[in-house]
Amino acid sequence: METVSSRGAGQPAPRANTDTERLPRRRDGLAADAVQLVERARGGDPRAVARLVSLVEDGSPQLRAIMQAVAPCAGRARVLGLTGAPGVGKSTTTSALVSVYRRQGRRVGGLAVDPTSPFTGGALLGDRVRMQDHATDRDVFIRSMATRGHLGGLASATPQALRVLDAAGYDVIMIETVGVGQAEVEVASLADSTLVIVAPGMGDAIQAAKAGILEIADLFVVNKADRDGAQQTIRDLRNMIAMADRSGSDWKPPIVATVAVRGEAVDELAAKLDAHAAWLGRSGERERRRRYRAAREVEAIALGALRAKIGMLPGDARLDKLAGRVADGDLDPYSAADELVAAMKPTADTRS
Ligand SMILES: Nc1nc2c(ncn2[C@@H]2O[C@H](COP(=O)(O)OP(=O)(O)O)[C@@H](O)[C@H]2O)c(=O)[nH]1
Ligand SMILES: [Mg+2]
Repeated sequence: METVSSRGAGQPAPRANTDTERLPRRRDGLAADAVQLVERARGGDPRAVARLVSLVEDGSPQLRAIMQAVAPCAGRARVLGLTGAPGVGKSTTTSALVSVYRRQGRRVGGLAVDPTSPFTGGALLGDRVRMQDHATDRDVFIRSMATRGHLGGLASATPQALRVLDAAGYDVIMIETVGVGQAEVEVASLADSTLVIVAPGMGDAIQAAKAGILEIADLFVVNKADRDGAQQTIRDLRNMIAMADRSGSDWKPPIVATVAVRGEAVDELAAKLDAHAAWLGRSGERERRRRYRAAREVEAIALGALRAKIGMLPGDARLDKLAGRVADGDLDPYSAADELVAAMKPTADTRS
């Protein structure tokens, strides 16, 4: 990933990290732990990878040290985003693609990001079943993401988890998101290649258009092609692609009809993804997308830090008090905002 090198030409190199120089003793210990964990993860230890992803989810105080240790090793993985309505077959497609990539000798990481299903819900159990083929494969790491306590929420936890898997040496990383809202669309847009998956007879194509995921699709999958109505769905999709404004790009998203449960046309899907990867390289789009991803990541961390500074975190009553006065007509909103900004703490913990 481009975080290390993403500053534009002509801009000054970043100052030496004074934070590391003045690390208090406890932080020193945390930093050493983090470096050790990252080393173990890079050595192929799946438990170390799992631990790192948990620390990301928790918004651990070690996050800063982890990200520092991870940064120089990341930037090699190919990131695939799979999005679509619940039940269209995202997990099944992920599992089928994992099989294809494993046959090619690639190590694969997968993150399922589903804000609509609770962490311990049935969806995850179902996913376990769908991922069973890979359960004992040390070179496959699959994880459902939750964001307990992460200040930046999914918006910054996901790219950070991705960065961890990237540094740990997974060649392909797949992110599965439910395409239901803006947040998920944003997560999907973190990928190098985004697959929008629909299934016949679910009105998914229409939903996809509504949620704005049509614009971010690099490739469409009509899964459950064994079901009635698959041809109609393909036609609907073709019409929608024809109408969409793609003037900014010379990549025309292909449609692949799959039966993911039987692995049908999944090799073809992988081939189309290879073609997209080649196009990304040729067009310079990969570089642009990775910079975009790094920018969103930095932005999410900075916004989390700002929120902490102006008292917008749980347990901080400053915003609440001011809001009460604004609601009562006691203070105008601009003056209230000025007060918040003026009272910003000089230092804040930017841990997530
Ligand atoms: N008939 C049929 N069922 C499928 C196909 N792919 C997945 N399914 C089933 O659809 C259900 C939902 O699949 P899942 O991968 O969990 O969907 P997700 O919610 O999008 O991740 C499961 O019962 C799968 O077995 C397919 O190609 N054909
Ligand atoms: Mg799923």
